[in-house]
Amino acid sequence: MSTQMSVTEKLTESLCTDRFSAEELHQFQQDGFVIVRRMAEAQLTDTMLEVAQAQLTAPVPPVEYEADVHYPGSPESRQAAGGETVRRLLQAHARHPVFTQWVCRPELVGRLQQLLGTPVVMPLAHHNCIMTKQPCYSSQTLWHQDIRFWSFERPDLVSVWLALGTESVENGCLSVIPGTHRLQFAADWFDAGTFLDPEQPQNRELIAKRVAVELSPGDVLFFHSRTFHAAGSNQTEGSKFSVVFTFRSVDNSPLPATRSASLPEMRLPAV
Ligand SMILES: O=C(O)CCC(=O)C(=O)O
Repeated sequence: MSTQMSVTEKLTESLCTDRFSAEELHQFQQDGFVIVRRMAEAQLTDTMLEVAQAQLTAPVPPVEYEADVHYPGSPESRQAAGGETVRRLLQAHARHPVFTQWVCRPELVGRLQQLLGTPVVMPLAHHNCIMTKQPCYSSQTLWHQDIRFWSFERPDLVSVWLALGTESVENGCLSVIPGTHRLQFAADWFDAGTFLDPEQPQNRELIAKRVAVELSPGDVLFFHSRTFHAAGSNQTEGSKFSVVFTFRSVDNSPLPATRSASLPEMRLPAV
């Protein structure tokens, strides 16, 4: 009896580490984000880093260059100095089996099922990239909600940001504004590029509540597609790499004939 109980206890403990705790779930609901530290081991992040570095050097298409994003600090054009600095290695999922292994991990799928229900679906049209920030040329990303250019039945998707190296304020880590996934915003709070206009007093108040998401290799940020986030440029001498995928509930389909419906999706095996 006592041996059986200890086996059950061990099983329960291991299942719990594969799932969000009640506190973490509450934090996600309240704040629109939650961080799980050391969720991916070095072997996985190192393999991803090797793939990223090799494909960045080539570079292996499809890629997005700094000049393409037109953010503050971006080179004017691809022909300008630094214009062909890669910002995103797109379609990460198709680049190496390690990315499929990552998104099928029980500890990732289990947590997504807690947030989105079962089964979880991964649209390939959004994020699905290796984000890089290079030391010489990198731009800032202003305050935005990812959902602004996405088209689904409901604006409730979850993105998963895996740090492959250290992410700090100095090398341009993300910052988030807690609770913004629950707020409604008037159209005139935004600039023409649908970023929050930082000059407006109510936006200044919101932005003052920002939290920097500093990460170590293997740490994972889960964030809601309505959570406002921004990021600085890379002020260090090293490159920054992160892997980002987005997930939806099976009953939250992309709207027909939109960019969100333009690529196939992957249904994650349930755990
Ligand atoms: O690392 C960054 O600059 C942030 C990127 C971002 O916020 C996004 O792609 O939605």
